[in-house]
Amino acid sequence: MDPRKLLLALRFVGLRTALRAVWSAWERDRAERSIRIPHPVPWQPIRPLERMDLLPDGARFNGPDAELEVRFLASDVLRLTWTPGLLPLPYAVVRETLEETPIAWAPQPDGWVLESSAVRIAVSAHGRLRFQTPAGCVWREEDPPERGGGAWRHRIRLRPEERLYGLGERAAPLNRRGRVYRMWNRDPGGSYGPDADPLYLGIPLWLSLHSDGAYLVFYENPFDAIFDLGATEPDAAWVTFAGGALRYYVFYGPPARAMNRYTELTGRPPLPPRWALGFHQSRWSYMSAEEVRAVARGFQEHELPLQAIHLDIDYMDGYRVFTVDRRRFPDLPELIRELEGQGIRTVVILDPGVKIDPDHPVYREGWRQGAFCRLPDGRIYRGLVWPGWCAFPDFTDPQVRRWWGSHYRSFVEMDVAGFWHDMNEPTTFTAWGEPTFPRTVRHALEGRGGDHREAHNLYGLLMNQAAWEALRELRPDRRPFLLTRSGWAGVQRYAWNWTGDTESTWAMLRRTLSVVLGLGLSGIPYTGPDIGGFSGAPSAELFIRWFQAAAFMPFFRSHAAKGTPRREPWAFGEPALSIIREFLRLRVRLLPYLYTLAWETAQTGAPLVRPLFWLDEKDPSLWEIEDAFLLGPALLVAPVVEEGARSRKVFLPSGEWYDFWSDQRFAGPGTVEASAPLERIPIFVRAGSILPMAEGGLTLHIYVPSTGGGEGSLYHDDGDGFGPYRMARFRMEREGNRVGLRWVDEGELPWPWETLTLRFHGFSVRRAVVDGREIPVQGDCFTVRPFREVQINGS
Ligand code: MIG
Repeated sequence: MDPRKLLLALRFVGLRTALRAVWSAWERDRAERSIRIPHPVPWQPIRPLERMDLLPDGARFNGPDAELEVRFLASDVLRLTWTPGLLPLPYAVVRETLEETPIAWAPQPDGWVLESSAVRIAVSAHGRLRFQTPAGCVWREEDPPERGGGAWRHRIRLRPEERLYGLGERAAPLNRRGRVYRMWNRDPGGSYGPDADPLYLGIPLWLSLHSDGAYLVFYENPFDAIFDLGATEPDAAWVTFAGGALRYYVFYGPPARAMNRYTELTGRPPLPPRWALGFHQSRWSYMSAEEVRAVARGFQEHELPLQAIHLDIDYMDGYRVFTVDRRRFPDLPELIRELEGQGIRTVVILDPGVKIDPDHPVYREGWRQGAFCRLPDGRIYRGLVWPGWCAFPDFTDPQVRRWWGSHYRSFVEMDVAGFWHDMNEPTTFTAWGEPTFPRTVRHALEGRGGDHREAHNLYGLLMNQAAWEALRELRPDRRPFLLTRSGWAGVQRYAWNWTGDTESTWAMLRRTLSVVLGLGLSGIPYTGPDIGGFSGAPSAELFIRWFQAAAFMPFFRSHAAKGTPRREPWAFGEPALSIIREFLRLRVRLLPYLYTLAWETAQTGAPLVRPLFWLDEKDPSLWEIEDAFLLGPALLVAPVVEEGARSRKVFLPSGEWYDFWSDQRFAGPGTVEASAPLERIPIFVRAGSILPMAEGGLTLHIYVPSTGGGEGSLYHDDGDGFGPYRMARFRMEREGNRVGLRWVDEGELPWPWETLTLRFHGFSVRRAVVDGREIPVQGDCFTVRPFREVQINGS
């Protein structure tokens, strides 16, 4: 182990735990010795496929070594399964098929062709697959797969210009091409910087863009895998799975459409409670109720909006999960009530490890119920975490999920608003080797049985499923809020994510943008970093810049490691405090917009934070931009990620853009040098946007294009629960010096605002006619009652 890491680990865990970590690594190695971890076997090409049997929505192809099943789940979605190999349990997917799809087939000189209205796939007898448009344009091409022991691998040809994105949480550049990635969820230990791999939450999926189109591929296989995306061979990707069938889904179409389909298959991220989109304050740890009160008071005294406080592991009694330390938190329910009175929600951390302690009721119960993971010889597996030796619930067992979920009750009764799931990669402290369970650990896997090689990457996903299902039952009228460090495909159905233990460096702030963008393109729209980084002591400037960037990310939380200097917004004095206050207020103003985006992602899976190519995936000049991002359809955010910088270059895609701060108008495409004094980062608004903001009442900011139209919408409901909603869609059209604005509503909730303010940007208003009646106007802004149509004259 690298001595620096060891020192850091010692600082966090202490000498006793460090010594035990040696013991724990030794136990793991011993446990693993009892199975044959297959020695690398030479790869064997499969012998040719000999026959085809047609299915209603696809076909089966058989050869002496392998079977390939191809099914059209929709005209633009294919599922391919190469066996032999264990089929995946349907943990990631929520649908078996998407829509009925008529297909045609035809024999070919060297194989077969199957075709829907959108996709043609040519299957050669050798097992080469060519994905095409019906017109014959190839957009993905695979060489025949190979078998090695129980493993599968295959090779996908890459175009010279092709870019690849996704793979879940990766500290890599936005375009993942040119590197090797491992799919094996892992706590990098201590903290991580750019390029660390793997991290806590891998998703075996990529989005490809090239000059003949775009597609997304998702490998439904939880085994340890290697994705070599053009590192070994520049013009090929090699994908290798250590076990299981080689099953994957291919979604044809531009990013928005592919994500829509992917989240139709694996589940959409549900609408969160609105408070979760506000600011969260955290630290490892607030050590007592008094300290929490002081933090809340600080926010009040400094006039800083705050929606949630997080309690890290020290609120527990000796780190025993589902307990509370009564010395530090003598009356947690009372504290929670007090905070709630100030509009602050409480979120508590939970780790999956259960302290092996006969006096700990959760351990006793779990033991009695057989809830814990076992070694092949039947003994309960023990691993080291904060409480010392722990047993681990087997979340792959539905009964265990229910049992675990039942323990959320006492916290729900105290009105704990959300739960923060840490260490669920799963992570254990080991002095060397993989910081997780031995691969021999047994898992129920829904009764089918299996070991940790299959269950490892699923562990976090299923912990969240357990909690989600429990919360839906315990608190049926509230939306669950879960925050998780680990997960797998489908985890977006249950939880938000944060990007874990990052270094407090400029390099990592910069890289954080790619991490967040990459997660969004992997189906995980709700994520964000620890502001300032986790492990270090950011300078005031780094903290400010990090704060400004995070203010535009879905999960907006300040958090820091034990032993680091304080980071509450006032810790850095002025001008930091005032700047932070401005961005906290801006976030509050943006909430109607963010909440509308949240509603949109619940319908379509579109991430809130998007790469610039979301605007036009056919424009290669947008493919590599990773120092700026879009927040929804309206905003382009260009964080400052360099120390000392007081301006930066921003590439504006084609179209017209408004500087958010000055209203100056720019025409893209092109690069501008945008000013970025410490109190600002460049933000641009796309002309044609209608941005709803909370400014006292509701204001619609209307960014008028010099010609043509635009639109915007506003989603509104109670902020929690499952009651009625209201969706307002606005459409504007400009013709010369006239702007028309139309409003169409949907939903049952009565419109909640008596009036609203219309503020025009890039257009000065002279005359306004609201539903046929002229009203007096002054300047660029006027207030109206709800309307159907407004006609404005001006210039
Ligand atoms: O081994 O709970 O990523 O956010 O503060 C460290 C203590 C355990 C890791 C989490 C971090 C949290 C910390 N946890």
